[in-house]
Amino acid sequence: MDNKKTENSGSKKTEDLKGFVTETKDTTMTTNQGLKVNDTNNSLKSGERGSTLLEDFLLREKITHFDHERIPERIVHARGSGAHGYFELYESIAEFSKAGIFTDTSRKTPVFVRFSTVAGSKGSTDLARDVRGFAVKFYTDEGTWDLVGNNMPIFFIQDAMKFPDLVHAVKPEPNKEIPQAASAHDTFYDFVTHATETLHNQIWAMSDRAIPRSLRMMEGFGIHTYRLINDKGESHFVKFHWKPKLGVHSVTWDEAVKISGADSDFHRRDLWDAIEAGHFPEWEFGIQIVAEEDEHKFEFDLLDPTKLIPEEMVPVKIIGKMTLNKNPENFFAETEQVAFLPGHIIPGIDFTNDPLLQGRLFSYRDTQLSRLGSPNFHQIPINRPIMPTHNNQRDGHMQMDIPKGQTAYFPNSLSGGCPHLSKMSEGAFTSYEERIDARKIRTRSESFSDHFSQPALFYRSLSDWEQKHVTDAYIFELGKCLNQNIQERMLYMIAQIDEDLSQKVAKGLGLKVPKSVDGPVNQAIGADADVSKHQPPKKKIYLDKSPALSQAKTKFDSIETRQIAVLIADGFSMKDFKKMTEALKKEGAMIKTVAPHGGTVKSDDGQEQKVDAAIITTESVLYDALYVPGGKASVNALKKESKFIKFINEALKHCKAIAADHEGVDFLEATYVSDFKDDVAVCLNTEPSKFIKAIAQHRNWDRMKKAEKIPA
Ligand code: HDD
Repeated sequence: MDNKKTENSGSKKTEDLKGFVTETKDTTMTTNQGLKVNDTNNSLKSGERGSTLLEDFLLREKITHFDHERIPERIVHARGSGAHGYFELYESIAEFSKAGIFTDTSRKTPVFVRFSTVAGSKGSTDLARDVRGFAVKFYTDEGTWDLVGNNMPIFFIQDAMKFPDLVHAVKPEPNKEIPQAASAHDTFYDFVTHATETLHNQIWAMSDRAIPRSLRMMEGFGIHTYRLINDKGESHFVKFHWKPKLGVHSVTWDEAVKISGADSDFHRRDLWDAIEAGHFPEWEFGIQIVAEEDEHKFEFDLLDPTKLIPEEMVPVKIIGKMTLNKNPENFFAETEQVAFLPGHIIPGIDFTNDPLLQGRLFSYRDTQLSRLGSPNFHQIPINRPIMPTHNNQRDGHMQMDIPKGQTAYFPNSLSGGCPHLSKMSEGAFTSYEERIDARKIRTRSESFSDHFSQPALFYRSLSDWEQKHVTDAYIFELGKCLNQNIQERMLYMIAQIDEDLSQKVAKGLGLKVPKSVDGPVNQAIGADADVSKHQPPKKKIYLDKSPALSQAKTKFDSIETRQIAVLIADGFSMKDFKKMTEALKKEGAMIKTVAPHGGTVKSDDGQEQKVDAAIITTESVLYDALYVPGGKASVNALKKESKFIKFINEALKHCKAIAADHEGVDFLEATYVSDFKDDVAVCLNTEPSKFIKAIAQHRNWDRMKKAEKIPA
C-alpha cells in the first residue's frame, strides 16, 4: 500500500501535529525520565523467588501509567472513527458571509472529522440501528469552527432541557444495563410516545439512513438553523449540508445484524482502508439560505430543530468540497481526545435562538472537563487551533504552555496593555445584534407543536422498498418491547403519521391500532402549560413529496471502493478471472478472493493466486457483489463447501449483483440464483460492463419481494 498517498499535503494542521508525533523506530527503551531500560519483563525482587520490592521504580512507573490509561468515554457518541482532510471553496458567498473559508477560494482549510454512533459504548458494533454523528473541525485562519452535526437533518427533541431524558431513555436500561447500542427497548418507546416531538427523527432512525453501507456514503447536516453574517453586519438564516460524492447507500437490517457478528468494526475498517488505498472520501458542502424577512413564511418554525426545510422549497446551493486524505497516527491522541464544541465559531457565522442549540453551547465545553479532565483541553495537539492564542487564562491541570511575563489581567500597563483587544476592522468576533423585546418565560413556543406533518412527508417521500424497510424496522423495534401498553401507544402515534404504516406494523406485532390513548398525546410540555394548545394539531400537507429525502434518488454512477468477492479454488479459469477483475479494478472496485482455504490457489494455467479470505473467516454480508469465474476443478471444490452456497444465496437475498462465467454459471445452478436468471443484476456469461452497471446500482430492489423468501 502506498502510504505516501495519505500524507496530508502540507496542511497547516498536519505540520502543527508533526511537532508532537513521537516514533519508536531506531530508538532505545527509556523510562519517562529518559533513563535507559534493560529489563521490562521482571520486577525487582528479594531473591529469585522472593517478594517484589517497593523500591522498584521501574515497576511503579509502568504499572501506574497503565492503571490510569482510560478516560471516561463520551456520554453519547462514544463509538467513533476519525480522519484528517481539507475543505475547499468553489465560489465565494461574500454576499452572505464574511468568513474567510466562505470567501477565499484559494484556501485549503485543514479539517478533522469524527463519525460516530450515538447510543452504544466505545466498543459497540458499528452497525447498530442509530443516528450517526458527523462532526467537522475546521482549523481556519480566523480560529477553529466546529460544525457538530449528524447524518439526519433533524433532531429528536426541541429543547436542550430534555436531552438527559432522551439519552437516559435510549441508553441501556439502568437496572440491568441492557440492551447495548440499541433503541429497541421499552424505556426508549415509553419516552418517544410521551414526547411526540421525537417522532420525526425516530422515523428517520427506522429508515435505511440508520444503517449506512459506509461512513463515506452518508449525508451530513448541521441540523440547526444558523446565521451567516456578511461584512455589512447583515444576517441570513442558513442550514448546512454535506453530500457524499459516492451517493447515500445503506445495508439491509438482516445484513446489519450479521455484520455486527462478522466484523463489528466494519465502518471503521472501511474508512481506514479507503484512505490508505488512496480512495479519499469526498463530500460536497451545501447551504440553504433564507432571508431574514422570510423567517415566518414557512409552516414550521425555523428555530425548531425537529424540522427540515425541504430542498424543493429552498434548494441546497453547493459551494465547496471536503476531502479526507489522512488517517490519524494514533487513535487515542486524535480521535478519542478530539473535543468538538458547537460554541467554536468564527466571524461570519452566528447562532440562532434554537433552544436546542443554545443548550448545546453550554454542554459540550462542560463535558470535556470530565472527559478530558482539565480546562486546558484546547492545548491537546488535535484540539489546538492553527492560529496562535493569547489571553490571560492561566494554570489548571496539565498546563502545556509556558506563558511568559508579569501580568495575567486586563487592562494592564505593565505589559504594554497586551494582549490588546482586537478591533472589528482587524477581524474580531462580535455577536449579531438581534433585536429582542420579550418576557423572561419558561415555556415551549406553540409554533413548535406540529409533530406529525414532517414524519409523514418523510414516509410519503420514500420509495416502496424504503417504506418496506421502515415497516420492518418498526416491527422489529416494537417487537423487542416487553410492555404491550407501550407497543399500542406507539401504534397510535404511527397511525397519526400514516394509518397504513401503522396497520402493517400492528399486523406484524399481532396487535390492533388503538383509536385513542390515555392522557394527552404530548406530555413533554410542563405541569402548568395548557397542554391542549400543544396537542399536535392535524397533519399539514405543504408538499406532497420531497424526492431529496429518498435514497432511491441518490447517485448510482460509481463502483469505486466497492468490495467484490471472487470465489475461487484450485483450477479456476485465469482467463475469466483476469478479464473480470481487471475491468472492475479499472473502475476503482476492490477485489477480494475467497477460497476454501487461506494462502494461495493455483489457476488452470498454473499461476499462484493469493487468497484474501478463507471461507471460514468471512461472510457474504461484508461484500457488495460476487463473481464466480469458470474452471471445472475450482467449481467442484467450491461445491463441496456448503458455506459457499450459503454465501451466494445470502448475497442474492440481499439484492446484490452476482456474476459468473462458464462453469461458474453451473455452480450458481446449485443455488437459488437458478430462480433469478432474468434478474438485471444476475450477470451470467455477460460482458463485465453489465456487472459493473449492476454494482453501481448498489442493489436490485426489484428483486426484494421474491428474494425475501430465500432461506439464508
Ligand atoms: Fe451532542 C457529542 C451531535 C444535541 C450534548 N453530539 C456529540 C457528537 C455529535 C453530536 C456528532 C460527537 C462529537 C464527537 O465526535 O466528539 N448533538 C449532536 C447533534 C445534536 C446534538 C447534531 C442536535 C442537533 N448534544 C445535543 C444536546 C446536548 C448534547 C441537546 C446537551 C444538551 N453531545 C453532547 C455532549 C457530547 C455530545 C454530552 C458527548 C461528548 C461530547 O459532547 O464531546 O456534550
